Amino acid sequence: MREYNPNQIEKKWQSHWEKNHTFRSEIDHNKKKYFNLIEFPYPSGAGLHVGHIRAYTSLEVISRKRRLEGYNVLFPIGWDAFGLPTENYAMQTGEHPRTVTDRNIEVFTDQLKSAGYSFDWERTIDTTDPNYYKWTQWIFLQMFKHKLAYKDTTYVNFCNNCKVVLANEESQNGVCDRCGHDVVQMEKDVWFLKIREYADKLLDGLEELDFLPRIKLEQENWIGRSNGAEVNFPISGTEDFLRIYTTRPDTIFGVTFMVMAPEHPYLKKYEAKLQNLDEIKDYQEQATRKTEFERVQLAKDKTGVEIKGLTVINPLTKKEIPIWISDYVMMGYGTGAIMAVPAHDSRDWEFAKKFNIPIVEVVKGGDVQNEVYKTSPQDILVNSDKFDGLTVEEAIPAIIRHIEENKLGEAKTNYKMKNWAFNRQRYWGEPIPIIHCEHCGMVPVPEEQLPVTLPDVEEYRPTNTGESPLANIEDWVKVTCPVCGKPAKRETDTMPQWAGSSWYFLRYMDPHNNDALASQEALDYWGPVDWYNGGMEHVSRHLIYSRFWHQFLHDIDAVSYPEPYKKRTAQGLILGPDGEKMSKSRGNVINPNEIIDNYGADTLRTYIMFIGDYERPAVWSDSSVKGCKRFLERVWKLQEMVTEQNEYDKKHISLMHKTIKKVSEDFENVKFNTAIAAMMTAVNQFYDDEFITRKELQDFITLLYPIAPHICCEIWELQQFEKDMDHTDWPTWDESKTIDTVVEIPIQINGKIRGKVTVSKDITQEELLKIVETEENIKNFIGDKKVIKTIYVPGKILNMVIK
Ligand code: ANZ
Ligand code: ZN
Ligand code: ZN
Repeated sequence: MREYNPNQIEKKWQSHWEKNHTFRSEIDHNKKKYFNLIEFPYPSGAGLHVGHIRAYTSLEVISRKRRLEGYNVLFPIGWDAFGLPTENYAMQTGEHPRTVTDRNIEVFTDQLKSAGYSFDWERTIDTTDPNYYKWTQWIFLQMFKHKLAYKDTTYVNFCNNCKVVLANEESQNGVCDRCGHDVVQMEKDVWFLKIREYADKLLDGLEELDFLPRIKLEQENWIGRSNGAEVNFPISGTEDFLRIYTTRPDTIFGVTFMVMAPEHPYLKKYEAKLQNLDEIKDYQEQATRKTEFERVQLAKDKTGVEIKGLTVINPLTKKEIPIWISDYVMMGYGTGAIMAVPAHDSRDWEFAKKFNIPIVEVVKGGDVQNEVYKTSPQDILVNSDKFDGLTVEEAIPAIIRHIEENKLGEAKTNYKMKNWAFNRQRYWGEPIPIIHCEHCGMVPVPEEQLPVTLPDVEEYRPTNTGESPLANIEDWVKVTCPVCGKPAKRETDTMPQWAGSSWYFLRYMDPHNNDALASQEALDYWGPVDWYNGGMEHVSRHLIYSRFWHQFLHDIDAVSYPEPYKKRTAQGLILGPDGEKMSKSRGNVINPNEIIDNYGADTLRTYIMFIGDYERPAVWSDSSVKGCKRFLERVWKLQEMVTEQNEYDKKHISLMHKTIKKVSEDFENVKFNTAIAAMMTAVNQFYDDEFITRKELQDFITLLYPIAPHICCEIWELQQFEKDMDHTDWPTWDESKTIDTVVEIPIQINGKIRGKVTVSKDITQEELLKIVETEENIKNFIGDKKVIKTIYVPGKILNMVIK
């Protein structure tokens, strides 16, 4: 029997799969489909990471299992290839991003193929391919036509030294990533997508989806829906109101001050009335220097200024109330002003304590002069006039009704999620297909002219004015207006990196279609995605953005189902051998190709799936890699002990049924580690018994095949099992046979084990004794001595005392 030689076996099967198009997927209406989606990689210069291997092997296992279960499986791969690192590399080297991208894609392709993944390589997509981004642009145009895309002014990060607009990740802590200079905020007109209009749909749609609870929670928090009311507080001596947003209208009798954001427009509007204008301007100045994070999360020490000369009237109590400005109130949320209830809100409480503002209890339960009292729904209202005695839960709708009936305000729902700033001043992105005409305004590029392709440029750096480098390509920018035929200009902003990944799963269904993003037939057959796996770092933005695009496409009847993904799971990180996050600078990065070269892809895949609970972080261990290699060597050598029996041996019936059940169920529950442990246990048993039957070996390698396909295909071929490994059937189990029916009972005589008998699990003591009496060595041992006591612990041990 020859040695297990992974390098030789793996290359052979990889080219076998490629030549035979084993994993090509075609529409077949006689078969049930199953669409497994993994997050397509960004083909960076660093190559494949072991994290990718963990992320992809889970659904690789499910894909191979599903095929054997008779499904028509779609398991595609592609490249999310627009983006900063490539663009930065191009800027440094002058090499065209296209060339860089193509080279990186080639490396990734080789690496993924050498891991033996069963992707359908004929469906590969690339977001930077004009045939792909034609449809990204098409979707943008539909959004524009449905008034979901608009231009508005906002601030972008700008480095005055490098003269470039920086992405948020390039300007952390307010300094430029490249030169270390301070980043300034530059006002600019940019594109937005109205994702907020989809906030309710995105939240409500979550309900029926099979997403991990922690993933749903991330989505809910990102959307951040809250229910409350907007209330008008009349400004003393004017006809005007200060409008506030509160989630707690039930506490309105406890308001002792108001707070406006430092940017609130009323400070300008009522400037003439303000007696301490200098002090206020100073404070406004200070506030501009803090980030939102510093203001909201870090503001332990409250700061603020009372506005002298302006007060409001509480519309319910009619009392006069002072107004303060403080940076803990944000202009971008609600109305930019709040009613402060220090008794029951901790930020307001800290503020009131610091500035000696009265604290009035309106919900019973605590000692509010000493500590804020956070209420619960069943607590009772006090000091609240006719609402006294109601519970918080009852008071909220009652006071909202009162407010609405008296025209003091309205119920209001708010969202934390902002509209999606959909722009970049960059070269390496999808051009936004809009033309600016002096006479007609913003005009969409006619659909038949799509794609608007990227022209070649010499300089990839954004311009000094913060425009993208496309703005310098005059003959590209200058066009005639498609409506009036007069000279006009192209939009020079490009789309953000999130664009191409917002609909890629649809393109996989029909990747070469030139007439539509995918045919109706393909969309209806393959969609929606049955199972999507990816990283936790993408469950807020990417997952929300792509659900938004999909829901929009559903609303315009481009797809027939509202949600793109039925199920979403997430893998944990793989940490370096030192327990730290892998990074180049720490030098703890494991290169998957080194593992493949030294041990084989099957060992890498087995190890990655064995490393620990799939959903939790796991620390890399070289010695466990070796352990997995040894396991596969032991599997290989099972061939030396295989018997001709083409059924399960009596001794292995429950072992086989138990193992099939365990592996089948654990794979579905992403418990790959315990599935592999069960297979290791089975192998140990075969070794202990020094045999495995033909049928047992065949079914055993079928279970192992999704994890380690190369070695299993090779064994299958060597053993000349029927059909072939890639097209066999997934083994089934019989529940009743998973229970052990025979047990081995040790016989203990006067405290020492003297023998063992194999008997039926539910044998009685009497029957057992009859068998024991016939056992040669026990008979000899007892001889003519007298048995004075026997105790049988059922299924465990037989104790005898002799004299
Ligand atoms: C009175 C009150 C009493 C409040 C109480 C809370 C507790 P969500 O929507 O859940 O985040 N608020 C409103 N607008 C704000 C802004 N622009 N910046 C900072 N804080 C703001 O919370 C809404 C609550 O946060 C509102 O309800 C308001 O304070 C505050 F016992 O009003 B509340
Ligand atoms: Zn700079
Ligand atoms: Zn025009």
